[in-house]
Amino acid sequence: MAVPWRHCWRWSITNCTKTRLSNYAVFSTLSPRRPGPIAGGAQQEVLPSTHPVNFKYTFPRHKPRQLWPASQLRCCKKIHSDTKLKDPFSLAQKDLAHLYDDIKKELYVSGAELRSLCDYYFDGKGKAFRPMIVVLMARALNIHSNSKGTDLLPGQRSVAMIAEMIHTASLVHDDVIDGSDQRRGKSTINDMWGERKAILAGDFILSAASMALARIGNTTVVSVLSQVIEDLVRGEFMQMGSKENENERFKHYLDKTFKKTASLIANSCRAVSILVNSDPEVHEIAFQYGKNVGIAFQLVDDVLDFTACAAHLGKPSAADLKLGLATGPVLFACQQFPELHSMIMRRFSSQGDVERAWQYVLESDGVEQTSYLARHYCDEAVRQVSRLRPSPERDALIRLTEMVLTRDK
Ligand code: GRG
Repeated sequence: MAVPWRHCWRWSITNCTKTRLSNYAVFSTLSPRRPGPIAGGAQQEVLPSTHPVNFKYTFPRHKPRQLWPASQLRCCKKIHSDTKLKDPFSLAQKDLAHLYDDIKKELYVSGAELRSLCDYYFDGKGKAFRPMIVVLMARALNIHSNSKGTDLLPGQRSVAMIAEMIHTASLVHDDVIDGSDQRRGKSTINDMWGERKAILAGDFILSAASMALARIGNTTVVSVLSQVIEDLVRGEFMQMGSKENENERFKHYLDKTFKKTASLIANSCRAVSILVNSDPEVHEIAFQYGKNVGIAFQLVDDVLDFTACAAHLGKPSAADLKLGLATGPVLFACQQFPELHSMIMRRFSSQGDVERAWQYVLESDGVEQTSYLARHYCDEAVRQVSRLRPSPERDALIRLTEMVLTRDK
């Protein structure tokens, strides 16, 4: 199959304008814009969100044929133009050095077989993206909150570890649900040990995470991180259903994306804020940063399913279509190619659906639109975190948004 050059390698969109986004009419109404930063501790009201994701989504009547001039798409090796911003990985490194050893201690169990299953994914091959955000956010908040020391509090370090454990438990269960045999370039637990043992291993990791959570000794933090588990399950259920109406379908997709991916990051950021200060406004900034970065991360994941090669991803590409899932690129493509509607409704189950849907997506600007939407969320994440007092960690969180957009696996 001939694939346009821009789908062969990582690329990014530059010079995005707000006008272009509003032309496409995707508006987040969750975070009303308020002028002025609160950096330095100045008080400013932040409207609490009544719902984690609240979108007015309207498809354009006359969609522009080409939203992205070729000059704005380019093969990308650029990470960030502002070299002053700290590298998030090196800044978080000192806090994450013992992450996997600490997790393995939590998972210590005498039976050799159960231990091998539980330790299997804590081999340092994951990106540790979630704990990295948590420790950077914690340090940025400690500086913002003028706490006596800027070092991580023990509870904050535990939240980073628990976030990775909940994430991994959900991956183990997700692979069973999806019947996946590859993850991070190796066989999945269900492929190696079978589904029943994989489910039990996921349960065991989740229970160890729950015990570590209880030891933090803060009931609000327990409740915030328990919400994540509810969201993960609800998100997975939402993914199993779909909507006939296109607008409802897009809202359903974004709501599912928040629950399945962003809630863990958002609520972990909120938890480390609760541990260092008592200002709900600051908790909301932390939550909003995590929510927006988390949604952007998943949108990019959905793009990579169409644009990255399988070997690089460590799992098969077009995996979502094969699972019957219509993600951002397909939903956008359906605007240009209404033929996709019936395929979406039957979850690409008829002979040739996956191949035809794949072709439609590549011929459409669904990939570009989804990437652009991801940028929109990253912009909002930057706007939120910029309200904190300046610090190297805050700047690393800003830089991280650019890395989310340009990642290739
Ligand atoms: C709470 C145990 C439990 C289950 C809840 C199965 C399920 C119900 C939820 C699934 C949630 C899930 C697996 C979401 C996937 C999110 C996602 C984009 C994962 C990929 O994350 P990366 O790229 O992976 O950070 P690495 O491998 O780098 O960690």
